[in-house]
Amino acid sequence: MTGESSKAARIAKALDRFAIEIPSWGFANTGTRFGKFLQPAAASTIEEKFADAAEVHALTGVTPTLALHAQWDLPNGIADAPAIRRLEAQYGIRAGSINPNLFQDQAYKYGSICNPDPEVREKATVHMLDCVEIAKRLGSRDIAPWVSDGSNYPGTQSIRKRILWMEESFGRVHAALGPEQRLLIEYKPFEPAFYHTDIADWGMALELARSAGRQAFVLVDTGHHYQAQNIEQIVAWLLHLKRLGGFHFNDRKYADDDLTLGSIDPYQVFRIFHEILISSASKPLDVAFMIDQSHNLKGKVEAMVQTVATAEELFAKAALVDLEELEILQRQCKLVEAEECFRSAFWEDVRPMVREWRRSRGLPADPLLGLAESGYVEKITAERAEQNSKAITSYA
Ligand code: RM4
Ligand code: MN
Ligand code: MN
Repeated sequence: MTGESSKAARIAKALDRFAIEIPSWGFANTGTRFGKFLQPAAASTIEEKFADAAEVHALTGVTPTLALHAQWDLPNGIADAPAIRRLEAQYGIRAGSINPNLFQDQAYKYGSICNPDPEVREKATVHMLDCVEIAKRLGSRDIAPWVSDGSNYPGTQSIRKRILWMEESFGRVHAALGPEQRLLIEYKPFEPAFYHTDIADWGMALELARSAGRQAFVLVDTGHHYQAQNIEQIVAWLLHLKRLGGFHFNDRKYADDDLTLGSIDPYQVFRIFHEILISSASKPLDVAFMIDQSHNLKGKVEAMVQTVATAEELFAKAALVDLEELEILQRQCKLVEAEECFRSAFWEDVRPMVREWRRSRGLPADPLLGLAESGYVEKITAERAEQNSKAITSYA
């Protein structure tokens, strides 16, 4: 094989096992904490979210599952599971991770599973147990809570007691898991709490996962790190400890900005994919790749297609790293050569090869062009504009 055709073959092999989950909330009207700018094409029902997800999957071929947020997508809890099953069949999209909502209810003003009030802790735990049951009914593997708890002022809460309460709650949720299910614990350094956040970093999430049990793992949201943190090192550690559950991909300039994956720092995503690929060269990828983005300014379906296409391209680049060569250069401490070996894969313009892979799999070579040609956005704009114009946008 020539160099180019062996590269194309490596890319095809990598992309054939690539999948990324899209979030239902990525299609809905969202905003900043100062307000929402409504989009006429935004999805406001779970059916519209499924329809948008099906369109993204038809164009990209790698997004077979839709992450669901329990409170937004199943407002009646378990009772809504049959309706979701019908939408799965209708749109050819499976329910993905089930995300409990531990931050919106008025009861959670002073915390959910860390609330000093045992009744509130119970309510939050029962909600997560319901999510386990929802996931069982939908055949979903992952329950992915993000705990927004914390405090704003020193001395106002017992950090230690709150650790115990989390251990207790996650222990109960873990005990309810089916044999194939997983509990993914997400961390975030700040917001909405600003003095202390109960699960502020990967160490806290890891210890909580360990204490919950063998089916608990850490979820790495790329936007949930301080600027200087080395995310791929965290990934390497979690892989080493066999506690990496999955990712919420997005990009950020300052904090939890939820910008399009790779829009600010594509090299970061490449470096993460590289760590995954070294550890799973021949094994199936059991780490869940998920997107956690809110496109407040870009068109939602367009931004999701752009995100997925970018993820494919960065994964393809990471698959081009010559791992054997890199290993030799690392051992010899040939720093410049090792760095060039690594970076040359990143600099490679893989887009023609990714396009070829898409064509060979019966997909549009350029999914964004495919979307433009499909007329889908115009169609949903016409159908949804009136409903969207009635939504509430105010911050205060
Ligand atoms: C958080 C976190 C969670 C998401 C919420 C809405 O920052 O990323 O994954 O569910 O936002
Ligand atoms: Mn997240
Ligand atoms: Mn976030």
